[in-house]
Amino acid sequence: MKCIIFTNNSKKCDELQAILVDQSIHVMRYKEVVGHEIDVVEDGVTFEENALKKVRALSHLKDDIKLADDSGIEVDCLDGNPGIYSARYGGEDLTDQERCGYLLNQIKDKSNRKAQFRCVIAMIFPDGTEQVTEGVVKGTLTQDIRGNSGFGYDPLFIPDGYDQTFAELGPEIKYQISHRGQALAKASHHIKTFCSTLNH
Ligand code: ITT
Repeated sequence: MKCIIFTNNSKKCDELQAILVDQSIHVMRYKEVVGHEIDVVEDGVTFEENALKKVRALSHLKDDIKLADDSGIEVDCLDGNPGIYSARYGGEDLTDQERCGYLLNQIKDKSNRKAQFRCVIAMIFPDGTEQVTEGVVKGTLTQDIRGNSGFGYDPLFIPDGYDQTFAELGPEIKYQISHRGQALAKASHHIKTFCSTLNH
């Protein structure tokens, strides 16, 4: 069984592939399958709506499992923002480092540094069934940018129970505890269930 991942974010794609590698499933990037980039306007008002929009852009690929995620960071002292707007927060063309700097500036006077990453995964199975799963990881935002691994807001985020950011902790620990890791663990349960129905 093939699982085709919809994302235009190459770092996110690497993460999804790495986390799914344990499954006996052949994971492919959608661009390798359709041969070109697909632009999806993420104008939903929830992570779920956006994840479903993305995965439905692949619904014409009938024989395979299709998977997309929508994710972001929710900052308590910003009333849960940037949330679904995380990828564009501070401006479309900022680098990850500039975006982290922008967020730090927005909360520079705030004592409550609590935040959470949220990830919603949407899947479409070859029989047309849709499934949605979610993962959340809670943590605290640093005062400065720390670490080089990962992407996005990883250098600012210290998950609860640790004293380093995701960008310092590195991929193995991040995959085990992250929002994306949790949502994918639930997603892989649905994948296994679907595959077992094929064997009967
Ligand atoms: P696709 O829509 O093509 O998948 P994207 O980067 O636009 O790629 P999202 O719309 O889901 O993805 O936006 C997620 C943004 O939230 C992402 O660009 C980061 O800024 C942030 N984010 C999500 N997960 C993250 C993670 O694991 N670590 C750090 N930042 C993350």
